[in-house]
Amino acid sequence: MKKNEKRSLDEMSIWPDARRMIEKAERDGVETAWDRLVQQTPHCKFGESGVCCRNCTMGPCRISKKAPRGVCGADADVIVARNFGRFLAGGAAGHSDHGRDCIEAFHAVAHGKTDEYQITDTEKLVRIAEELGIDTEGLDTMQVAKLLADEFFQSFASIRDEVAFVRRVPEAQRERWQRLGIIPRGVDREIAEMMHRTHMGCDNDAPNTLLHGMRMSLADGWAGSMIATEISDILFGTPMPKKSRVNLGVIKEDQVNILVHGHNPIVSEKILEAVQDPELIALAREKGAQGINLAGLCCTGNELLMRKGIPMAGNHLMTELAIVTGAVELIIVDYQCIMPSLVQVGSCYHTKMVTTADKAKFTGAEHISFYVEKAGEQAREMVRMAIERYPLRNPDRVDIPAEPVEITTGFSVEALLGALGGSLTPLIEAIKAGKIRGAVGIVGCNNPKYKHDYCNLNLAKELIKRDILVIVTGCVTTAAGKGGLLMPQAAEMAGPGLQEICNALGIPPVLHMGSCVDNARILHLAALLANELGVEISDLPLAASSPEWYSEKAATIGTYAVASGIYTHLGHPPNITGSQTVAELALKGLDDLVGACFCIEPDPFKAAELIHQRITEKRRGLGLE
Ligand code: XCC
Ligand code: SF4
Repeated sequence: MKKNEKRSLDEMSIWPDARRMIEKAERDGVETAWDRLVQQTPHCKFGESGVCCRNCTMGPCRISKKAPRGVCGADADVIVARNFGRFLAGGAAGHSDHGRDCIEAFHAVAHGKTDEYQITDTEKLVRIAEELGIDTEGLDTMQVAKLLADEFFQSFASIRDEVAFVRRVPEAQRERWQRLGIIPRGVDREIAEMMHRTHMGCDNDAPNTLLHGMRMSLADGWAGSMIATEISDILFGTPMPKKSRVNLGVIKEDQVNILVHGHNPIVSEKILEAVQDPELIALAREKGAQGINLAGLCCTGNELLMRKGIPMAGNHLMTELAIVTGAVELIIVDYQCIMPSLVQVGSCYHTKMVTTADKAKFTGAEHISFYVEKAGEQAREMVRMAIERYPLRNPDRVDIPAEPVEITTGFSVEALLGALGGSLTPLIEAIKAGKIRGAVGIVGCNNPKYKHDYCNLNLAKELIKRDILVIVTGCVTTAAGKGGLLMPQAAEMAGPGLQEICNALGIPPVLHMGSCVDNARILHLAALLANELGVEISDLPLAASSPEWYSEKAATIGTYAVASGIYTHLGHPPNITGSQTVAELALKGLDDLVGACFCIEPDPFKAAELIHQRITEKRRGLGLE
């Protein structure tokens, strides 16, 4: 993209609801990510290729042909590896700190410090405790919960040789990790060690830094994220298939609209309770609204969608546009992926933002420090705030585009097993028979540099055509949902084999498995399949993809997928192209080490072909072709 060149509407997004709101934003004088992207283009080449180092004040240094080393002597390989290592650390820290917040809430429940939350899935509580070697014989629910909370905390610390859920990983693969020295020990330890290694004068060997990047990312996938998922299920219920709706049409013209945005379900679950409070509904009526409507954005949206069927207003690039409808009273956020611009967009309408996490305040937003002990009262306070704002809405500025699209959601591993009649055998048989050639998790974000959801949607479509089952999480969920792929009827768009299986089970060819931390569910499923077949995850006909990723977290997810043996496609490279060593390792070398690598391909149709080839190779390896 050249400077000062704003793309045409057609090139910005594939969706009618997005385009209509982008036009409205222009009319209303609201600046969006697309506008700011133009101001930021062209991007700094040094930054983009990863060769700018700011790790000490002898610099900053930037590497070029004329200046191949920084002041300290670090070359492009070292600088790129260090920058990428810190990038991955940001992602691992995000998911994992979310996981820690979940443990803290769970710990508070277990110790009777709050009765605002309950243990909802007792069966899962006991099952996980036993899986992690806790003897639950004769213990009551809270005793088990206390022990499990302590066990989870250990996965963050420095006194164990491995995080607890590593025991889910196939034996041969664990041995491989052992040989490479990448078994994750503790989440916090691996993240701190990455910051240490990338300090000036420590790890000055790019491959060694990358190995630690894998170890730290594995700590995210198999501990931080996995713990977040398992605890959220225990507290709020394990997702089961259910219907819901998606797109900006879920915002209702005649109701008080509240959007929840961020990642952690601890706040939003209580908001959901509060919007059902008869007193508050009566108050909303008094103010002239027909009721209170709750919808989600991004991953907090995914969490409520998976477990409670709460509709999804949109993904990352829809967050500003949701406010542009002019019909949102309040947007309640926790953390991650919340554009700071939402405060400004909101101020162009009557929309207020409430922040709830002390670690994620936004200048201009109202802050309520959320405590699990006072959760109910605080949630009601926020909902009341939304209701009070309803009369401030200017009906002339309201435009809600599009009718919502129906979706099905809730495919946890448990739900999937349920649909299969209790065991993975039918799925394995279908894979062996080639009716399902393999499975691909399409995950991650939007990025205004690329046409919104074009690659997310088309890659999914292209894969199911080839009898490849698709699993979606994060912001790809919304893309797949709006494209009609999350309904059983979408089986029509699948190849004959996948179609047959979907029809027999009554499931869509694209399964929604949750939020970004729920990529841990995909890891778990992959491990179960590998264990069942007595192979490593890297032997399975699986792949992952993040076509339109933007975040540090997405890079960490991609890295733990690869380190776990899952071939991973990205629509565009991370900022590593300034080092041939690092780029070659990522795109090829890792294959020999961990049995998988990255591939980069912006075109969804070509990407589908690459993924298909890889799946075919894996099938051949298993003697299935
Ligand atoms: Fe964020 Fe999870 Fe990306 Fe969406 S997909 S933009 S990370 S909300 Ni994880
Ligand atoms: Fe420059 Fe080395 Fe300092 Fe980085 S660590 S800023 S390359 S002197």
